[in-house]
Amino acid sequence: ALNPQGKLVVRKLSDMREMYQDQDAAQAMLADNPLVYEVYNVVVPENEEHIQHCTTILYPGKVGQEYFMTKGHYHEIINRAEIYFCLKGRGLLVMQTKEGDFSTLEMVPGTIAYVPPYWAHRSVNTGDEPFVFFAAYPGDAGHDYGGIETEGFVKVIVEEAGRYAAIDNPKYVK
Ligand code: M6P
Ligand code: ZN
Repeated sequence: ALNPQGKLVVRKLSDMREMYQDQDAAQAMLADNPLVYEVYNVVVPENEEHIQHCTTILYPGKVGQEYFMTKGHYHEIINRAEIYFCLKGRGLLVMQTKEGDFSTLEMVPGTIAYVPPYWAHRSVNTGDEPFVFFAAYPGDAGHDYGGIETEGFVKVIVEEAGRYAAIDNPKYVK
């Protein structure tokens, strides 16, 4: 239970199906159209005086071998940073810059993760229960899904031999 609960954003597979590598697997799953994640946004004015904050519940699952994930974004004002705090489950924070720098951070309950200015960020559920984390970022940051929606991140996070692995994304162009 979240208090305050905030304004709910729901993302189902149909909202992001083209972001997964295995399009045949995605197509087959669309019949059920699973819920991938929910974001509970506490509503504050979108200006630099305020701090946006929200809680994300990312459900366990895979499309082919690729774990359920958030869309991922740069900030519209790209030099705005963000802080994550993991509440439940297990996941990976995936980050990159437009120069092609790439980084991942394992998150478990209690992990505080810092997303520096200029770094795009995506979360991946690498566990088998909901991965839940709180996030806070400057009020004017905004979300830029732009190139990430078509090309994705430098690497994709897949299950290999029972654990996660980051493998090169063939669609990524620097
Ligand atoms: C985190 C924050 C939010 C973001 C959410 C889902 O809670 O970074 O700003 O909206 O994750 O990620 P996305 O918007 O990339 O789908
Ligand atoms: Zn962000």
